[in-house]
Order: sequence, then C-alpha cells, then structure tokens
Amino acid sequence: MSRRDLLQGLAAGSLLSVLGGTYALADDDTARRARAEKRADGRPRLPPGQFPIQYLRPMGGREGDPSYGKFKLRVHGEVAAPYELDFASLLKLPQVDQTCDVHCVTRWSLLDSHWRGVRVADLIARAAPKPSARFVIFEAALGYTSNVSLTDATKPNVLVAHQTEKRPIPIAHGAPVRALVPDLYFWKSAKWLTGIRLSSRDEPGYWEVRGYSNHADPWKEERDG
Ligand SMILES: Nc1nc2c(c(=O)[nH]1)N[C@H]1C(S)=C(S)[C@@H](COP(=O)(O)O)O[C@H]1N2
Ligand SMILES: [Mo]
Repeated sequence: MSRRDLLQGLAAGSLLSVLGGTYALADDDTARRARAEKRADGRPRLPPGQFPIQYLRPMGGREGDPSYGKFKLRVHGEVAAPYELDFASLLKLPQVDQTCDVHCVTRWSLLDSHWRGVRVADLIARAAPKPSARFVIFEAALGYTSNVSLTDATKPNVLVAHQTEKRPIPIAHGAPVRALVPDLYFWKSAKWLTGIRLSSRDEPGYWEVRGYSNHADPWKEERDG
C-alpha cells in the first residue's frame, strides 16, 4: 500500500487494511488533533509514522496460563531480596490508574488507553536492587522476553497491568498481567508476564534478537536494530 493510499484511508476514517491487519481507524479529527498536540514532555502526541486507532488490537503471541489462582510473578535476579507475588498480593500493593498512549511498531497508536496496575518501580524497589543492576528483563510465558534499561523501566508510567478499559485484561492481551511500557514500541510490553528479572548486563529479548531495535523509542523511529 502506498503512502498516498494510507493517507486517503486515514482521511476516510474507516477500516483500513494495512501491513497484514485490519484496524478501526480513529476518526479524522482525532488523527488531526493528535498530530497537532504536544505531550507534557514537549514531544508530539503522535510519534512520526504512526496513525491512531480506536481500540487495542490483539497482535498475537503464545498465550500463557490465564488462571488467576495459579498466577505468580517473580521479581528476581540482581536483587538482595527476591520474592514472588500471587495475584491477591499484587492487588494489595498500591494501585495506579493511568491513561496513556501506546505505539505499535506496525504503525498504529492507541490514544488515551486506560490501565490499572502496580508500578514496576515499586515492585523493583521492594526487591532491593543491587547497585550492579542496570537492565530489566520482562519474562513472559513460553520464553518471550523483552529488555528495557533500569532507567526506562522505573519511569512512573511503567506498570504491571491487570486491567485495561476498567476490565480484567483479556487473555489475548496478556491476562492475568502484562507489562506496560507506554513510551517504547509496544513489543516491550510483555503479555502473560511471569517475571521481572534485574540484570547487570543487557539481554536482547525475543524481538530484539530478531532484528528489532534494542531501545525502541517511537519518537526516534527506532524500529530496526
Ligand atoms: N508474551 C508476549 N508478549 C508480547 C508479544 C508476544 O508475542 N508474547 N508480542 C508483543 C508485540 S510484538 C506487541 S505489538 C504487543 C501487542 O499487544 P496486544 O496484542 O495487546 O495489542 O505485545 C507484545 N507482547
Ligand atoms: Mo508488535
């Protein structure tokens, strides 16, 4: 599909089939506004090369066990006090309700999505990270991982999320919990999360070893490695 067709599709505000998927595009005004708006940090609301869609699209991946009863999250690695949390214990920690945008490398962005969960920074602080810890490896079902620097992973908008749009996260989107790293391309947001592992060295994850960018900043269009 040419860029011109893509833009015409955007202008129509319709369903658009592009890059192997169908998306419910956000209406014209939303797209126009998002292109004009600036974020609190001064960056444009919509990163370059992205178009807004209306609701989260399941992008696949190999699902984990969706059972809340069996759920365990391990916080471990380069920490003095590793621990495990079950789902009930996760809910007892301070909860954050957050509205944010997410950006997929396939060029869709979902604006104003709602999430509830626990800050990754809080979960990590509780494990007493060693000074040698510099990277966070999000560990998910069936060996999926994503790597994020400790600095990026402990930003206040990075969550272990268990609800989206005021409902439990659907299985296709990562139930019982997923990582949410809104300001990096969405592949960093590991679904079916089972662990947060701190590491002294960087460990490129599932997509990072397959040619995607190690850092994945949407505003720099860090798509490829
Ligand atoms: N465990 C796991 N997490 C994953 C993936 C995956 O394949 N497995 N895919 C990633 C990719 S490439 C994207 S774009 C987002 C998609 O999230 P969604 O399906 O909720 O839209 O999840 C990310 N998290
Ligand atoms: Mo993706």
